[in-house]
Amino acid sequence: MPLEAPARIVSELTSRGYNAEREAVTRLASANNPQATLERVVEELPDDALVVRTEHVESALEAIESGTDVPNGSPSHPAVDERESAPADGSNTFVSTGGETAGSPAADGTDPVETKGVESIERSVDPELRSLEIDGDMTGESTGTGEYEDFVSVFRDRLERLGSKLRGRVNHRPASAIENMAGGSEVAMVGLVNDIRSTASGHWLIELEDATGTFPWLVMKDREYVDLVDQLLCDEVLAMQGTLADDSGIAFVDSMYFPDVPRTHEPSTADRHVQAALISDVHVGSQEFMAEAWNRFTDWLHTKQAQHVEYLLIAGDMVEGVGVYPDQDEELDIVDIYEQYEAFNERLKQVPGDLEIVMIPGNHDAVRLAEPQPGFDEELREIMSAHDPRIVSNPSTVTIEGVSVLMYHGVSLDEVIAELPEEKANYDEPHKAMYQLLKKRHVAPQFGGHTRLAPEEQDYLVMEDVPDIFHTGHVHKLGFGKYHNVLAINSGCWQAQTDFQKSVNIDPDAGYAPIVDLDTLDVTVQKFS
Ligand code: D5M
Ligand code: FE
Ligand code: ZN
Repeated sequence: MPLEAPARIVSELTSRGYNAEREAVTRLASANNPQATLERVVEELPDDALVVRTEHVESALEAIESGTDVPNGSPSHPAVDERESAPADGSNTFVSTGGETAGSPAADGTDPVETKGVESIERSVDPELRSLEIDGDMTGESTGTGEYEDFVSVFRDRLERLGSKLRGRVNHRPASAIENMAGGSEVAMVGLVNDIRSTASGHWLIELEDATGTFPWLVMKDREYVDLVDQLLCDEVLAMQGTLADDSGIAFVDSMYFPDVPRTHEPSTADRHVQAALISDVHVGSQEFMAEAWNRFTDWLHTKQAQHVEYLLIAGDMVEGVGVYPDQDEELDIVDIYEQYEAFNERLKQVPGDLEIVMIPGNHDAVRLAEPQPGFDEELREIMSAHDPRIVSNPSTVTIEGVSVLMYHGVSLDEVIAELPEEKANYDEPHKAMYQLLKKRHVAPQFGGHTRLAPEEQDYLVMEDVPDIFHTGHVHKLGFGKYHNVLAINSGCWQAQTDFQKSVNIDPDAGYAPIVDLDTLDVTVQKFS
């Protein structure tokens, strides 16, 4: 796995269950071979260590330098954001609402139009025309107790529902039946990826699990599917088809099928010209919260230019929270979590009262960290009630005027970006990581790393229906594009670069508001920073 960017180091460590001191990450990133050094650090960590500290890295570096096992490999590059290519896959354009050429940091390197104050207008809204429905909100529906049985049922539900999207496509057999079939037979199986290993001879062994047991599938290193193996995540559901070995103990993969979004998917659109602003990661309470950009944004919402913006969707991290990351308190502007939500409520009051607001929590918010995350509790709803927002779980699907928007905060994106090859998923093109989730039809396939899973009777993280728009945040990067006609948008943030982000060279896209035309699914990026 490429490990140039410090952010990847953090992701890699987190996926192995460790937090890291900033300095430790910086040292790792500047090592001659960050990957090998990281492996060494992890190897030498005391069993009970939860945090990778600078001294751990130093001692690993010393051991490497003095030892015989100097890691080979090329020196690391400084992690610099390179934003050269348009993310939009040709299907979306960055359009200026200001009449000048606009772009986004992700589009062509030119800055979008700076929005100037324009006189305030009343939005001519006919409430009759509006429609807003919520699906998949699990607030108040949580049944999980965290017991082993709940994990069994959530994975059973995942396999059942995603498997049903695959069973019509292959002549599948249960794992337990396959081992009794004659060697050389054609076989297929629908299962959850239980394990992915490379063999000594460079082939790949993938263990699939279904309700009856597990069966090993071998992808030969010279097959075109090797490329797909790089994109697999543990616990995702797929189908494999192939030929049984002579002793029926293993099958050789001929083809793989993903639940995926059908290529022919045709998104629904609104019947009139109406727009939605898709934002996330406001981080009120952080010293880096960009109050001025937010003021410009909310002022703009009052102008004629924004008269068609009737919906505001916020995909999590309303506030900075308390104790989310090590040393976070050094950068807090408001240290009390309730006061942070009160301040956020004041920020919502700046939004014109005739906009509909829908919001889900993120990992900085005061709800459980494990996903699905229920919507805020009564006390917090009360605090945030000034604008009467619709508060739902992470994830949830909101259908506005016929257009379904799957809102998910995006913690799993760190995982997808850490695990998959650079060209398939990276921080500069967050929408590409979103494509992977769409292909797997699950917002957080891999369990046990970054993404904490709260086991429930049903898997709320499955994408049962294909959304028209998939909206995430969390990685603080703006990017969008279409995957099989589904518009994927990661919406940037309202928090300037934090010390931690600086130390790991995360350059956030802060102070942008992507605006979606619900009648065409075109995107316009407004810049307020
Ligand atoms: O995280 C914003 C992005 O930055 C997301 O990709 C995780 C990463 N991040 C930020 N701070 C940390 C620390 N301290 N450790 C690991 N990863 C981090 P957000 O959670 O939305 O602030
Ligand atoms: Fe955030
Ligand atoms: Zn987040």
